[in-house]
Amino acid sequence: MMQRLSVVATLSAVVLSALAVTAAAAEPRVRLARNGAVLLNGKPFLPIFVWDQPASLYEMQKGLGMNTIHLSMQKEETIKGDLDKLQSLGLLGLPPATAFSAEVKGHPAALAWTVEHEPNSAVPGAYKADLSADPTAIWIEGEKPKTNTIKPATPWLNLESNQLSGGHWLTALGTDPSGQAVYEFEAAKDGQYNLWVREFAKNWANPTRWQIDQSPAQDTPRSLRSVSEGRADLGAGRGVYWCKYGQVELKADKHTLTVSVVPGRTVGSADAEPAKDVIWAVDAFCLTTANAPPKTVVIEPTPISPPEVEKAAYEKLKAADPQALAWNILGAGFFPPYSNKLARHYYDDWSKYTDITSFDLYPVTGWDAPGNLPHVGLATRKLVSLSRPGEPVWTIVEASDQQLSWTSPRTRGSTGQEMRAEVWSAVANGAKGIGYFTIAFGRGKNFQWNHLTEEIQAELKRTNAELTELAGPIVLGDTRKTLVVSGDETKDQAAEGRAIQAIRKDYEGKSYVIAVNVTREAARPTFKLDSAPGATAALFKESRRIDLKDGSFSDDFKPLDVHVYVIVK
Ligand SMILES: [Ca+2]
Repeated sequence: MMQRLSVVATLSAVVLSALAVTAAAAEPRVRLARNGAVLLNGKPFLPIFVWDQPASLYEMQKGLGMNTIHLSMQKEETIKGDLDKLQSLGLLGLPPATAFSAEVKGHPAALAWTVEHEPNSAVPGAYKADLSADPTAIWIEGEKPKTNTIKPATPWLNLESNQLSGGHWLTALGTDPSGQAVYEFEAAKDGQYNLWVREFAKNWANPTRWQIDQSPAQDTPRSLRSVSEGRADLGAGRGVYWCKYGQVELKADKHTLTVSVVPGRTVGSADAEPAKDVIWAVDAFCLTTANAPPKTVVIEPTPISPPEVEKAAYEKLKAADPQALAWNILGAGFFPPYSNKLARHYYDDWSKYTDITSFDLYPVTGWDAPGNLPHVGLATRKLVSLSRPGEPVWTIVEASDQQLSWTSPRTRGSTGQEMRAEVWSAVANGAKGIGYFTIAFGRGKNFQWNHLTEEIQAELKRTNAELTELAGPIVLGDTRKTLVVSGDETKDQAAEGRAIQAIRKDYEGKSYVIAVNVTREAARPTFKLDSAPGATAALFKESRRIDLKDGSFSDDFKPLDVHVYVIVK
């Protein structure tokens, strides 16, 4: 039975390659195979690309083993020139779909056209209070006083946000606590009302002096704390929270509420020396007979760029050239540790309107979290699970110390060993293309296209040469036969408890097992192959052979080690 199956497989391969040859003349130079492999002139091609480089650096990148260059969204006027130069160097390009024109239609150096770039950042649903618990609740917007002499804050605090009721708040910031705001409101019935205030976290802000009608004014105590219900992050260290100021007796009538800033900011503790500066902001007041602040109406987050944007770019591209390939780049928000809780249907739509999808995740230099290195492979696995059958996933990894403005200055770039593990763990989870990010932003001062250590450059040359040599099995290898990895349990939670990320690719009569130890500890896993094509595993680029016993073998992995086993008769 096993024998017959392998004969059938071999015959199919012959028929397939014959078809590829006869159809070649009518086919576009670049197309996707049914499993998502890029075929270049009918041959398997593994895109190895570098993010956004100027034409003057194409040749240098080719020297590092890149075969493709991503072209910036900002350089549309030179797209034909860029593609011509790539063609002359034997490279391919990934230009923006917005730069597509009749002039570059069918250009032999165009691999695919970018239809979307990180659309999946999430905009949280707008803040909305649920007042249904108390039909007599009185809602007063902080930013809508009848009269006001409090000086507003600078834009750091005096901001617009959909996490604020009505989009705004009343602010004070600086050194001057003078001024007051007066609000008018009407109570529908007599009663004891609680005064809840949604404001800048009280334990960091100035106390508030408040007064209903002509009753005595009261200052909020320094020990007053916010509650968690309805809190929202406004970014850059700003947050909005509910606080209970006190209780008031109201008649069914018209009233006034007068507020002012009390000098001496609380700075985190009632016992701390009060600060001289002023930080104070009020989003809304709620007078309610209920004993809790209003609940928040949960509204789903939405993407910063909805799928309709990609759909329009995709349809325009396909209308101009049905054979042109579309690709998109997603942020890592689809992967639970970075999840921004966008609903699945957005990803289904982004997948629908592209031929190729990709993502970037930089645990070392982007998140200052080298321990999260296993996430690159696990996120690749997740995106493969979200993609359509036949839609390839390309993974973009970190090569440079990016010197981002928002990371600690201590943050480093990946080492050559870390970058190598990221690349091969992406492949071991199904990536059919690898991109590199090589830019440094110099923390806003010193931009560099390529901030690459000598160690990284050497590793790029080695890894890219190996990827190129294994392009056939990586992009066209059949993954349907079973590979079971055991004995690799680890306490490393970033690795989800498994040290080894591995894939089996059957290609041209051989089984390739690509395996990476994504942890910082040694491991000795066992690999078991169902119907292995032979009893010996030769290690790619190593002078070792391991005999299989009943389709199984074990091997030693040092931290972040990569091994590729070629099993042949
Ligand atoms: Ca407001």
